[in-house]
Amino acid sequence: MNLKYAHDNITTLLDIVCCVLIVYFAAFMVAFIQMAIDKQEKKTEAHAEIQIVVTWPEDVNDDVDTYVEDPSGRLLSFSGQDVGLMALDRDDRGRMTDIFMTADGRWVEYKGNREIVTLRGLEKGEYCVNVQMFSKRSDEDCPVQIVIEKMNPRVTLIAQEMVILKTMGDDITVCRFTVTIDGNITNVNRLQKDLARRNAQSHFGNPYPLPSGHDSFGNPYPSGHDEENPSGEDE
Ligand SMILES: [Ca+2]
Ligand SMILES: [Ca+2]
Repeated sequence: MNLKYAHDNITTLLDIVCCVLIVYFAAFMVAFIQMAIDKQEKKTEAHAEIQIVVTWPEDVNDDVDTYVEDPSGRLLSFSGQDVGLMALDRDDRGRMTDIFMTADGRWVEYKGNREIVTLRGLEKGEYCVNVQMFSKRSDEDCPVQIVIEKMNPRVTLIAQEMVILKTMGDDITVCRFTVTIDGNITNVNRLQKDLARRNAQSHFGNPYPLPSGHDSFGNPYPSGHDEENPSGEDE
């Protein structure tokens, strides 16, 4: 009888010990996961306030380019990948930059068509995001997805768009948004603005002559604007 009583006590004690261990283990895992999340959030906070991800199908050999203009008029592109507080991770040129030779002489292809822009700080005013078909090699239309997210204090979606680029030179404004003095995002719209032409003019001369009635940014002049006398003053 005493032996059975002792056995029951030991079993109960083991059950309690197991429960305590399970509780401690669960608490440890929760703390570990939270630490990992905090670490990731701090890492995100340190590297990007806004992230812009542009992707197109990995089997399409087209070169799509991303352009971002900041409120001060600085223009980020493949020809200026680190501008102000903006950075482009790489100029993805379709398959051209996906195939490389390893040290042992083997050719390897890493399929993927993606460009990522990060804004590591925010400037008050309007940002403009364009995508352009820089080099068209495939016969099919190219669907391009653009996701723009504000990363802090938590990840929030600013815009998610899908546009179709059909021919070389197609240049589409996929999003404009305004950063307020408090760091909030307002006035999200798709009013078109020609950024690729401006970039080409500033870096390569004037390969794409501006149509009459447009300023150097590619924006149409308001009605009544006199290009010969833009100030409107009497001469
Ligand atoms: Ca590109
Ligand atoms: Ca690629």
